[in-house]
Amino acid sequence: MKTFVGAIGALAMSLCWMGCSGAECSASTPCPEGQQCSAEGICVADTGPSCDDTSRPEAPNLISNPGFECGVADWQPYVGPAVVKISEETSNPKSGSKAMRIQYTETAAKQSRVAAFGKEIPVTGGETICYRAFMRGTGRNGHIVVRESRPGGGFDTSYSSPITLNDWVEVPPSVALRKITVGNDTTSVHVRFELRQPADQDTLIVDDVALWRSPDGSCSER
Ligand SMILES: [Ca+2]
Repeated sequence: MKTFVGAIGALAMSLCWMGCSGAECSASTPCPEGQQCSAEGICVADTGPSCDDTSRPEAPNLISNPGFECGVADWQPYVGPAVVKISEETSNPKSGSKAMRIQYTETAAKQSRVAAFGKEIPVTGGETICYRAFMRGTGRNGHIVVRESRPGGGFDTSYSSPITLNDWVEVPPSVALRKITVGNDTTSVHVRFELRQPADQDTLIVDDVALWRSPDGSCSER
């Protein structure tokens, strides 16, 4: 019997050596490949960089995958993928290791605008929200748009800025311009990034998107 228990123990140890999560770890005792050492000193699954922006817990960012560290998950092209392609951009991100690239390919039917948009975010009618992002790219201007969904249709608040390919520009450029008080009948919003009257292969690159509720109404948290 004693031999049998010993064999079970040895088997469990060898399995954990191969990668049981929950094992204790430290700087000198790292976790197996595919796991990372948690703040509590326990091996947990390594899920890669966080998709979420947790930098301001007092004013949580409501955008999913706001820094594109999970590629373009939760973002969609506006107009078909043959015309506008969205993809992850790994060259010169604003932060982390990735940004989002929106690229227009001109077809026989020239488009007056192409865009990418994020997930729908529920809001309360009449509330004030804040928004901000960084853009670079080609073409005349990049546009950030907050689209309100209302029973009678949509309502856009837009801010545009000249862009260049290599330098990030913050939009809107000041705290005072980040505020939107949504309509009394607005039920949700989403954020959209847009090129208007694009030329073939014009590109808009976006990173660090934020939309949040300001605890003191100032929109100065981010
Ligand atoms: Ca990023």
